[in-house]
Amino acid sequence: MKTCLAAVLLFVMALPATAAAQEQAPNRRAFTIVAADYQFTPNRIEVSQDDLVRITLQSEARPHSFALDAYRIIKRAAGGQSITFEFRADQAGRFEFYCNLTSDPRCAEMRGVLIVNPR
Ligand SMILES: [Cu+2]
Repeated sequence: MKTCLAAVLLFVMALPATAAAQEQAPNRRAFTIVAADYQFTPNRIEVSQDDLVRITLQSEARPHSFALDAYRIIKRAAGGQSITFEFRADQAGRFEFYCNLTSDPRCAEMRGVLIVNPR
């Protein structure tokens, strides 16, 4: 009986530590964004603040890029290629991403939004 009580106490005492450890572990989120016909699909991605975000940009026939000024990210994928990169979404808010290539004027139409919900 005494052993049993000790075990229960140990369990109860261990609970808060476990919860804290889970809050600190980064959430990993992965998205594949297809850049085709001068559009990003999906063109809206939503994460929580401090998530570790992995994006694979997949360009179809032509080269495109993923530019996200607030996070100082510019990644380019050649036509028919993909590129994968990661960042921590440490700033909450609504941020526009776009294709910054100027060789093709229609790239200026390519827009999307990253929503980072505050913790
Ligand atoms: Cu483009």
